[in-house]
Amino acid sequence: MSDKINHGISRRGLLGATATVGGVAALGGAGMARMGLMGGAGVAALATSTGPAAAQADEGNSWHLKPGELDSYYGFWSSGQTGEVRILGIPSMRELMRIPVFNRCSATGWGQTNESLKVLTENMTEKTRNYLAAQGKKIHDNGDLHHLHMSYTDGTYDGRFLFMNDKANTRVARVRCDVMKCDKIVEIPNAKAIHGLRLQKVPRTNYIFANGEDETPVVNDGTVLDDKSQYVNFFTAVNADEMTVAWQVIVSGNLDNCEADYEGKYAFSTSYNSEMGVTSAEMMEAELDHVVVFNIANIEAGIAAGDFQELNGVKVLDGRKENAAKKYTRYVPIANNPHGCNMAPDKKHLCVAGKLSPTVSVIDVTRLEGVFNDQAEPASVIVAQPELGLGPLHSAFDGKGNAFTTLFLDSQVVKWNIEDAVRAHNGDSVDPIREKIDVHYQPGHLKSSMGETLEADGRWLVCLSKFSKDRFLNVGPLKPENDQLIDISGDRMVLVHDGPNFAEPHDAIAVTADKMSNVIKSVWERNDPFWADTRKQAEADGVDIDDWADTVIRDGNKVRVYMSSQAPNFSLESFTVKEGDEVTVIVTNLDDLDDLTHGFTMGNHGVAFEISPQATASATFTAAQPGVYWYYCQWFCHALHMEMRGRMFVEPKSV
Ligand code: CUK
Ligand code: CUA
Ligand code: CA
Repeated sequence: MSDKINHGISRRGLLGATATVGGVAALGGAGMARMGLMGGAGVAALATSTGPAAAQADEGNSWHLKPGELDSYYGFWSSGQTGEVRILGIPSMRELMRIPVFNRCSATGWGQTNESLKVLTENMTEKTRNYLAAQGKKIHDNGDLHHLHMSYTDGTYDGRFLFMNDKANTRVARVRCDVMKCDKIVEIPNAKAIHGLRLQKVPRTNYIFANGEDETPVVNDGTVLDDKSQYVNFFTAVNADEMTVAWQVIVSGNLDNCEADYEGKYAFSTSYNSEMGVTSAEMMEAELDHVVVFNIANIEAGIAAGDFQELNGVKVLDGRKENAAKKYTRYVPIANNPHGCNMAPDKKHLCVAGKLSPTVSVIDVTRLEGVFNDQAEPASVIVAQPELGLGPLHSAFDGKGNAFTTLFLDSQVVKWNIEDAVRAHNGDSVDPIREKIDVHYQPGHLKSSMGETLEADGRWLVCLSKFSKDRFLNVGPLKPENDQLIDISGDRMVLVHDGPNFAEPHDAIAVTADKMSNVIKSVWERNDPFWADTRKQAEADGVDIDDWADTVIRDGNKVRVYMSSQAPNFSLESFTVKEGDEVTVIVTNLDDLDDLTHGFTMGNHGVAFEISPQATASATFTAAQPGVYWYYCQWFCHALHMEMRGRMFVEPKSV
């Protein structure tokens, strides 16, 4: 099918070397580079599929929705370096909405409205604020959003919030599920590159657990570069209600992905750089890395007892290996360079993917108590280590005792049985592997419906394939990814849908639609806190923004323009300012019908934002050179939408 892509090496041939080594942990850095482990050569050969043929579904199966039919699950997707959250329907895989978070958005004005700027700037560190100001900027323009999760109560989704990380600029954000807007962003001090992010599941999400992936000198002020003994890494717990940093723990090694248990006792993080190396060869030197286990109660007791140092305003405990007596952490040895860690809904088994090792290490979390009490060795908590294939990255669960693991190098998903893996580990001659199917290509995360909750239902599996190659029409050198839908409801996995997606979803969750039906609003409440500051200013200006407003307030060279929108009109058909004035336009959408969003675009000023039903939004800009400038509504709202416009008259300064 794709001669140009298949360079004549079969995938198995290329990677065969690994199998003969017996365990990838035995391979040094040079070996990995030869295999082209993380890119280039390994990827190029993948077009040849040699695995068992995936069953193909017919049109008309339950995944195929007719026009007007609704999906049964909300899929919430991350978008990596795009920096936003996306909502997709499952099983149709239709994109339903985008929620800007760490990015800028031309359509909605995210990153430009005063309301969004408040969210983006209010919990920024002074250091970042000053750095940006020196460049005449207020906010970062990018983000790298890998992981998002919904708040939990009693081990299942409660429909309140989504939480997500920004690896690029070390931030954690929250999205309100009632209006699907980001309402809080906090920059995490001390840590660098927040990567793994998970939530406390039981009794509810009080903490967001966030991993710092990159190591830096503990005092990072330009005096230390090469002294490894000064390098540390931080595990952060964010208070999910307040969106403030609750505490941090200094760890040995770095932190990659994380997870929490179903008892509310522990958090877990994989570390691929226990070596604390600074080159990729150094990061693969050791035979074993580790999983850090955080004991939440012991950490909280340590804070209460004052056993912390304050670092940039954060209470920081020392959870490094040498401080084991404090019982804040334990380090479970895991084959070199592990990646994903996923807690099974059986409440017992944590599955740690090997990445460089062809195995998943299964940790029995009920044994951790003995490890914290020094009655058992950390390694004794590993109760299975099935060899599944090459490049295991992440696992998902069906709630029926099976796990599904992505094999990045094999471009496959493997279904395996956890109890059988434990039995095999104990010497029984049972093969835990149920089935492997090909996916296209190089999968990262995979997510089962409700699979990260106690209500895992084993219906659908979404596989986020990092490469699409030949699966879609060619769109140039930059290709979409391929989010594939797999029906896991029967004995066999059935690949039913390819879904192209723009850069670069790492993660997704699938939430039953009925959980959200009483949560999501179609019309804002007029007293929403999202524009509380704007309301306060209006009150000071004597303007009632809940009523038809058409007031222009001059305050030195600041001008505040209050207007309302009601299809197909703005309350102000024109207003006058002076060149160089700082103009704030405040628009309230008085329409209260479903789906009647208006917009405000100021021509040739780079200003645009949306105002959904009953919302207030505002933006501040400098009036340009004298002349007439038209503003208009950019969200199609009415037969007379084109006519929904008005003029800003900019007078010369001297007038
Ligand atoms: S990491 Cu992306 S494939 Cu950032 Cu969740 Cu594993
Ligand atoms: Cu209002 Cu278009
Ligand atoms: Ca390592």
